[in-house]
Amino acid sequence: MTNNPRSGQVAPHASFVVVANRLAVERTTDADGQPGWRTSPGGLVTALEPIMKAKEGAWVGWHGSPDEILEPFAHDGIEMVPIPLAADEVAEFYEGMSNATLWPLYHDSVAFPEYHREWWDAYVKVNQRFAEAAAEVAEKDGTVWVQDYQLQLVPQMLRGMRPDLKIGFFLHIPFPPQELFNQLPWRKEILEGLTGADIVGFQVPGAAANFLRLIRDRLGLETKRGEFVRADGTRGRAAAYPISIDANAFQDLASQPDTLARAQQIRDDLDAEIVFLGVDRLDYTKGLRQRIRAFGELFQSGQLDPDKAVFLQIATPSRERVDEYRKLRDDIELLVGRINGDMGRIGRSPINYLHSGYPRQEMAALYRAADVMVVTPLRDGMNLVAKEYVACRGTGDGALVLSEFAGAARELKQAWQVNPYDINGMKQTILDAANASVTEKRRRMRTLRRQVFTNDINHWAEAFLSDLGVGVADK
Ligand code: GDG
Repeated sequence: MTNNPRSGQVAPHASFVVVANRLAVERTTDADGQPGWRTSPGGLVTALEPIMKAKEGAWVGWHGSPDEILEPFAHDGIEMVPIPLAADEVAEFYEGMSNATLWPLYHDSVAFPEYHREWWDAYVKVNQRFAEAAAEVAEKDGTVWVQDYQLQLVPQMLRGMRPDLKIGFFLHIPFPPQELFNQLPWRKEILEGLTGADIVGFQVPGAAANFLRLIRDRLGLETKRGEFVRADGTRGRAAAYPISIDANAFQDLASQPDTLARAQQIRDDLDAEIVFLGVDRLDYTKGLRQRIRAFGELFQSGQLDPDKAVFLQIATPSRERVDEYRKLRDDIELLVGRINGDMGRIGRSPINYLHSGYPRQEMAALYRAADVMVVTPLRDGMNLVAKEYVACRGTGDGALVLSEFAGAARELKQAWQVNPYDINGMKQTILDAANASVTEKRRRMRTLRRQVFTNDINHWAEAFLSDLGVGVADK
């Protein structure tokens, strides 16, 4: 595959360009079997939609099928620029370097990161392709906002080709301390790649501090109060911009009559006095093993009564072609099967485990149906599920159990916080949250809701873009 099959076909025209691993649309087939596209559900697209439409925006990303070259197309007022990936690039750049090297390394090495030189070569090549496509569509002095760990080389590549552009980068996952990051054979290249951005954004201040320390120690760059000076004397900034959700949209969805009816139906089907809920992509960073073990022990010891309590775990299928994820699925299903086998009875399983994805409205109904939401990742950049639960609790009750290792823990201080590695501590806190008085639950939820509704996804996008010099007023 050539590096840029569309080279020369697109005139630079977009004043605001988002570059992300995936396009903001997914494929659909209508009733007559006609293929089409629909906007992907998700906060990033929602937050950026108004500015994309107002500013002749373009979205550069992979469309999801290997070995397919597509021309740019307009969707709902936004230009989509599909980047082709060959099947071996999907294996090496995406499943390999992105999801079996960088993902585990950046999440505290909770799974062992693999280092393969051919994965790295694919990563460089694909990053170059994304950078070239962005350089082609962005108009003079335009803005390009690059997203996430798959594209860390794009800022510098783009700056090399188009020094006129304003370049932002946002990392959705944690950025590790140097003790871990230094393992990476290509640590210097990644750091250089990121310093190409004018603003390098992270979820939490600690991640920005890790980055600044690394570029000082490894690249010898001068840094001061969040600013860094590149070798050519130009400056950039690293700072925290905690991402959030469209809180009002979740609240509205959760309070629609059909969502409420569905929530009631879920309660009726579960037939329990108390419902605990977990919702995660099936990922080893999410702490599912520890969480399920904690519930197993709570049921076994009788501290939770299987006749009165149920733990509903939604595990959304994820990265099923990566070995570590297949192994995780087997482990979880063995664990759940054992617990239910030991402690269930006919017609009743203490753990209700579903390996499936659901429409957004079903998610809102689930949040509405749950008395206690249990979010216990071993490490998480932010964790939007925790914020979605809070936004859906329009009744002001419910309890959130939250890992201190999720970025969200910095903001959601009124959650019942846990160390997910401490199973006894986690068991106690789950019980404390479940048994807290209604007054206590309401008091905590009130503060949580204020936090989530004040710092929503628009707040996030506006904070980042105004620091990048893209005024909210000129949207
Ligand atoms: C990365 C970072 C950071 C899940 N299952 C279904 C479904 N979801 C939605 C949730 C939520 C999103 O997916 C998951 O977001 P998280 O933040 O919880 O986690 P990651 O996927 O790991 O996201 C994370 C995030 O990026 C944003 O920066 O917070 O730390 O790891 O919105 O609701 N949505 C639907 N059906 C499902 O079955 N519709």
